[in-house]
Amino acid sequence: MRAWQAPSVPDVPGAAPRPVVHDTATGKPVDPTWGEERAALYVCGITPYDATHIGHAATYLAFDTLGRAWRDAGLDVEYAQNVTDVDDPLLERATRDGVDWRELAASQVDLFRRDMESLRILPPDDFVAVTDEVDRVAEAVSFLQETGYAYEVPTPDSDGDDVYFDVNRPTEAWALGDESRLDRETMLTLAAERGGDPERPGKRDPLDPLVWRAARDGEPSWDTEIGPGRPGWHIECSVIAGDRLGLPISVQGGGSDLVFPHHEMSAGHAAALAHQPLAHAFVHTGMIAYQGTKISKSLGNLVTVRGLLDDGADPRAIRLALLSHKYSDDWEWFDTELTSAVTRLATWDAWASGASAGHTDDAAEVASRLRARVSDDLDTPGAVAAVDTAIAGGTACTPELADLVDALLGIRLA
Ligand code: 5CA
Ligand code: ZN
Repeated sequence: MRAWQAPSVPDVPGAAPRPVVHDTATGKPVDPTWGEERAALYVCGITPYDATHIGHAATYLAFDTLGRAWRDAGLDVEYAQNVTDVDDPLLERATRDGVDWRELAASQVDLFRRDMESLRILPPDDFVAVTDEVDRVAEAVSFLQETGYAYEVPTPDSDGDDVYFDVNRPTEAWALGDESRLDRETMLTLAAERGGDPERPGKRDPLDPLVWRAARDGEPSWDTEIGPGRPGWHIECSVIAGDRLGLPISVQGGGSDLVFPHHEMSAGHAAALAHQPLAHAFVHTGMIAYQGTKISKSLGNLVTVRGLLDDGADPRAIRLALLSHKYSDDWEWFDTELTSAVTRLATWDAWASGASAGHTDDAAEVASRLRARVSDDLDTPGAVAAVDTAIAGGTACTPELADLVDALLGIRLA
């Protein structure tokens, strides 16, 4: 599927250190490329049933920053992202609003593209709709059944049977290492909250996730080698990441609400399918709240990118507001985030246009501080502070420094 227009990214002389990121699986900082010249990134994409909110924007911006840091370090970056364009929440919203689910998904994906473009987020090389990969998922499910990793559960309301993954059949590599494994109680609660069905009768283990949903009346389904139906959630990401990037990838990314069960199960599926770990590192962004609760499409406490832009916000200020927070922190959006960013951006613009005369001899030092901050687990607040400090200390902006701010932070100064 078509992604969106790529922003221009200046090439800046010199190179950044190789980025190190925090890996959720081990709890440690790692170079997820394992020293290779190629970095493969998969980031879980949207379920397109409502507008892009600033939580989504922050998550995609964090991985945009990683892509920029890798490029600045001289690596070749390959990036894939899915779109969950068939799943229960999307179908439920379409039914509620009396619209065709395909039209709802298509219109929301269009909005998402426009928002990503406005924010100058680097597009994935492969932007993949799950509805285009149904045959590949069916093939994978069939393989899991043949190899004993998946089994059918009697499904009275369908002519076929749903298929579940057996979490107790050992695979070599799961997402979360023993260091970070959750207790069973927590796993059951999270599975129930996040798309699982621990109560479903007939499963071997309540935690077993659905990999294939047999066709039901009134639900979309595809005719495949395992009969009519549609993919379960986690397996789409294992299949798309494996097909487009090859396993193991460098980074599997997404918000922290995907750590369990989504990334755990995706990694389990990948291990069962390919006998490979899904990723060298699992990188998770914090959750952004608004009015005291996590922003969520289902709760409706949305601050949308579109809403901010329609109110006249400079997209660069939205970027700067988000970059002023550490990607992995949970934090709350206040309307003052934007006003502070607007003020800061005005100072930066004035600096870049040469309004603040100063000395250029320590510009190189500022550049290396910027690079060091971004490469150190995407410390964008540190990078923002480095620019603030340079301005406060009277360092004049050079064209290279302005280019580096653009290359790493995606902000083209006036
Ligand atoms: N389609 C699945 C992933 S395969 C999905 O989770 N879609 S989503 O639309 O619900 O979320 C898209 C991305 O935004 C995910 O990475 C999710 O973790 C992240 N996200 C959702 N809400 C927030 C939030 N409040 N703050 C930060 N990131 C968020
Ligand atoms: Zn995913």
